[in-house]
Amino acid sequence: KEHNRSIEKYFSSIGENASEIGRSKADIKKDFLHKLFYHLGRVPALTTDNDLYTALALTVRDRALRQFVRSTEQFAEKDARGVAYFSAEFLPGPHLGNNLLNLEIMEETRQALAELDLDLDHILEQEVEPGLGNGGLGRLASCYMNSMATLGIPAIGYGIRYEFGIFKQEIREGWQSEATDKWLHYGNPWEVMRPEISYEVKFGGRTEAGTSKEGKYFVEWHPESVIKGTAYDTPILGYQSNGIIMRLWKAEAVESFDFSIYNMGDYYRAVEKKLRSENITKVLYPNDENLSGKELRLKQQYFFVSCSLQDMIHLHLLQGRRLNEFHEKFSVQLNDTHPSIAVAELMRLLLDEHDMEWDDAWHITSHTFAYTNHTLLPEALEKWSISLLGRILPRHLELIYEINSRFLEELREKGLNGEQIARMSLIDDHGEQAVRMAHLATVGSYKVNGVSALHSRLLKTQVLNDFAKLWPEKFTNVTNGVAHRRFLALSNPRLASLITEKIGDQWLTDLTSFRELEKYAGDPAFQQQWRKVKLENKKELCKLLAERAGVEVDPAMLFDVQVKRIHEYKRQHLKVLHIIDLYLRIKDGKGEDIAASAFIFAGKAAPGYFMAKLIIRLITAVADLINNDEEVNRKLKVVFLPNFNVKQAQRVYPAADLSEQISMAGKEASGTGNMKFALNGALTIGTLDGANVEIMEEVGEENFFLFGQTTEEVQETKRKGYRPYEFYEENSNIRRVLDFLVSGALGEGDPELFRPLFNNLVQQDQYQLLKDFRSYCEKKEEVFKLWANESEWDRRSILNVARMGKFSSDRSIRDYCENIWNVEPVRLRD
Ligand code: T68
Repeated sequence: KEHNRSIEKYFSSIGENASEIGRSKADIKKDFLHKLFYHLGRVPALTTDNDLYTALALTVRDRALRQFVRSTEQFAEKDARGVAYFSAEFLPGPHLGNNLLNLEIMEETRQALAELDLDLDHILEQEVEPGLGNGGLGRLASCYMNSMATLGIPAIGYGIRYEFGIFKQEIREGWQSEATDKWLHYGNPWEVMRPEISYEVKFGGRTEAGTSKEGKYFVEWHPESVIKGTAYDTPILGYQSNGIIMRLWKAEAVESFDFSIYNMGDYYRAVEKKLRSENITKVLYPNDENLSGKELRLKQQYFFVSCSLQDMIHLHLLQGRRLNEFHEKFSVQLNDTHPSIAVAELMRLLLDEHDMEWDDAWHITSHTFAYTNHTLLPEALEKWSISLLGRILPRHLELIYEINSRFLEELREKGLNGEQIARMSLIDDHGEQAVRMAHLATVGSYKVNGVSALHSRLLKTQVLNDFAKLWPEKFTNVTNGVAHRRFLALSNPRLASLITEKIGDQWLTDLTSFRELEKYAGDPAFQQQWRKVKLENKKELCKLLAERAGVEVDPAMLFDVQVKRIHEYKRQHLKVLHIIDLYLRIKDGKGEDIAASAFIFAGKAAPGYFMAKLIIRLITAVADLINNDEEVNRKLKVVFLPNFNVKQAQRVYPAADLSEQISMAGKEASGTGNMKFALNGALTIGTLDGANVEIMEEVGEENFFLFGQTTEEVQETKRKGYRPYEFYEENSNIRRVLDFLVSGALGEGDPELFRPLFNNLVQQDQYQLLKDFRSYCEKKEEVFKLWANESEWDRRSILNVARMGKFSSDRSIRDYCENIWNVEPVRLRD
């Protein structure tokens, strides 16, 4: 106790008098050198760039941890209700720059380093980002962490510490090839390992029911194996304020060695067992749709969910609270169905480990979870076969059966018919029996939300219609948002300063204040400054394009950009077909009206997704053809920028003139790249899909290039029997472009190379590219026309930025707090 008190005294004085971890240039410089010499033990002559980066990261980490410790104390003091964000993926991006921004020590640090003849930007470049996610869903989780910290929400993010994140994409002879992402190779200065925070997780085996002496029914689970999860904490800062923790679990063997075994053979077997345990958190599945049937994926999901719930219960009891108030203290947000086995796991913990009765346990469970759906694609809705679940998680399968039978009974009592009941059952009986995880998540949660207005409406009227009719008040919408501090203040410093000069810097914590920019939209002097910023950003991107893709681009060109995972529904090939159309027009000598354009693409394809990989091959083939054709390459350039990740994204968005958001209506749940582009002054060409609808609503239809069918029209086209071949036959432009694909002019002169794409488009065209093609091309003509009118383009660009206030993730988090979590901010006093 005495000892603790003196520690407490020390803690409360840390940083107060700016001596230990102060913010001045001198403090930072002193600390940085201290880390370099004493932490890394470096002789000055042998110091590497990575040493400099690590020393600076550790300097900043101390300051970040202080914010976290302070916030945690205050959350505890207030006994505040909190949020646990469960996500199998996080994509935080590089930490260093963001933390400097959030701590407001960017300039001091820059100067401190300059005094040592070091360049901050060069050091920032060294960071290898944690690629612990596939795309939008993982990045959203990280945007939300930043906003929860900024707003002072008592929160923790729980996930998996994958040893290998999303693969590194390389382009070899035009094709994607995948290399292992060794992000931990040089160590990770941001995390704190917590060996004392670890939990055991069981797998396999069988269950045994019994009755206790008191006559109570119980079930014991005799697992086949047990694995230990250890916590690794990374502080995530908010702007000017709190720090929260992202707690990622790493799998280990329960005992690394069995020392009772002296025999050599068994000794190796014991080590092998350890290796097998560590497999669970080895690698992220690089599929941004569901990969059902993969045993290891199910184990990953259960592993992190079980560790996290055990951790929460432990914390809850440690604070002297009772378990039956668990749901009053915590809300758990399920980021898609990936953590949805949590519903069964919390039931198991309450029933089997804490002796609770079913009704009490169910009350707590179904008032704890809230579920966010991120997709309507039927093939992406997670299902786990009964046989796999029964083998890996036998107790959970029993619990799911029990939850289901009680649920179906409730439906029968309500008078639902057999067909409705079969549709809503947690168990899918078509083909191999499987558990529908979206149904489990919906039944086990007190709120269900989609990620844009359109998506939430479709969720209610289509995918989860039966559930929405049963529990209308359970369904809600929270439109996604983005961390505007990372995606504007940090990554586009030129635009950020221009805006701050004009309207002050309150936008950093209130993006709606961008409205004040509207009145300058028509001001020629401001437009000129605006244009200059964009041009400088484009020059920077040109360097990257030359370096990484070997293509020289003229920064005066219209930068027309599509960056996102490669997917047929996202229709990167629609943009490619249009580029081919332009190419053929120029070849015919009819290209006068075409604006000089650089068509930039980036994005990863799932390694097993043949069509997506073929689309990448198509882009690189078209790039080769066009960039090397003297007749065309002053007018058009095509670039595929390899290995799109957060770091690259931060260089791409600030340089874009035109943002391509061209998915088939009804397929993109929200999109968040669309928001990042518009926030950085790009105009959008897009369909009425996902959050595009709301972006257009905000910026005004006249400032948005809308094309294509609506969701209803798409469905009508399908209902009437869509025959893409008719477009091929009747539209000579389409025919010319498609024939070109299989003419041998592309790729290695092999006309068969793109045959699968050709066939797919003329025979199925599941995403109705051909149907939307004409409307897309016509809109592009408008784009070209507007591009010729510089000041009008700039005016619309300024208006787009001015009206992006809604799309800050701060707003999304406020929505979650009000409509779902019922959590209030705790402001950090500092
Ligand atoms: C995306 N989903 C949506 N999924 O496609 C996008 N899935 O519209 C939305 O803006 C974003 O989520 C945020 O809400 C994904 O990114 C995945 O990455 C994924 C990963 C594994 C399994 C399934």
